[in-house]
Amino acid sequence: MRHQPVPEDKFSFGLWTVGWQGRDPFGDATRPALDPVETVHRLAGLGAYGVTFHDDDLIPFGSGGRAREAAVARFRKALDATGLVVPMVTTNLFTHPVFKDGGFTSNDRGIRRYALRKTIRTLDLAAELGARTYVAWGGREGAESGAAKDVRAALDRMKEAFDLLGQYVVEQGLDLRFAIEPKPNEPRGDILLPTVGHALAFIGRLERPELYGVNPEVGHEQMAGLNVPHGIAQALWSGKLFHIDLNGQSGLKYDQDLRFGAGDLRSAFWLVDLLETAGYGGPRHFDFKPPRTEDLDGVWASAAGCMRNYLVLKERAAAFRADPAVQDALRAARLDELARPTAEDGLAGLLADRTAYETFDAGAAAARGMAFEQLDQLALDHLLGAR
Ligand code: XLS
Ligand code: MN
Ligand code: MN
Repeated sequence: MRHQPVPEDKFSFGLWTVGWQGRDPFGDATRPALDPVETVHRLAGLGAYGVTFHDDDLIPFGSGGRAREAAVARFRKALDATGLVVPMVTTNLFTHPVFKDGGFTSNDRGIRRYALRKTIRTLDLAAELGARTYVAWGGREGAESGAAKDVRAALDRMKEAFDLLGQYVVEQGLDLRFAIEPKPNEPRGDILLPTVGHALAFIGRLERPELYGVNPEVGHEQMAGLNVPHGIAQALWSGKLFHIDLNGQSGLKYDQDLRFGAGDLRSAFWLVDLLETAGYGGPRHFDFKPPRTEDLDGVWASAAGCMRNYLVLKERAAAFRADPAVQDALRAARLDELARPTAEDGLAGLLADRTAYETFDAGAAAARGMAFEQLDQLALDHLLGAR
């Protein structure tokens, strides 16, 4: 099978990912800044189809009209030259000190209004560049201490912000949908909307829920100790997987942003299996950070590795699904029964069915094994290339 990425694979990267200079809380930058134009050319050369960015990744914070136009114009020229598209755009509401207590939920009302205006400018830019998805990661929407944040009031403000942004998109006729990105912590001690489940529940309270979905990130769910494929499956089941941030993470620690396939490989296998079998049609977006040990050659090797690992896992997952022994094992594990409604005879049928309760042999049913271990070993064999 093919391990070389092509645009049809829909792989995309953020400017801030390969462009990360390696600055962390304990150390300075280890790499030079990357020109967004060079990034576009390099990503296209590697076989990616899309590039994404925060407003400030492309247009330095505070740039006025002329500088802004010039930055967009030369970026657009690189897009036209390479055929790379911009599927998603987002706003940086976390780097500048003004956002130290958040953007949409800062206790300071003036800062909240500023954050909304900065975001609205980015919505215009997103539409101008043809993006269909706007990601909203509320990195600084949170707290380190109890009384500092009235969470119910902050959620009111968060709802107000998203409703206003939705109104703007509808009134301006922009072809954009919002994808909320959950994260449990970092840089705040605790962040609002910490998991996919919290975000899905929040979306149900918005004025135009159809405009909003989620952008789960692999590592963020794992930082909360959660099963990533399960969370993504629930987002898909809800019709809300608008976008996805793929990367790697090793357990409950800081946000590692390893390349996709590093960290929890079994979880990555099941995630690719899910995305490919559920018919997810959106971008496969890598939000990773090439470790600060790497020079620029290492950066591009790391980016290429994300795509290669996705394609290899896609091949392994397809081989797993196609294996007749796996199909037998799936039946033995009664997956076909799970897909069948529990009471197609309705409540009346269930109540009238004596075999469902009165004569049901719970002991015999309990004695029967589920045959999950044979099934999982087949999966592991395929993942390891042993079948
Ligand atoms: C940080 C987030 C961020 C978003 C975009 O942890 O992953 O990079 O994806 O703002
Ligand atoms: Mn992350
Ligand atoms: Mn992300």
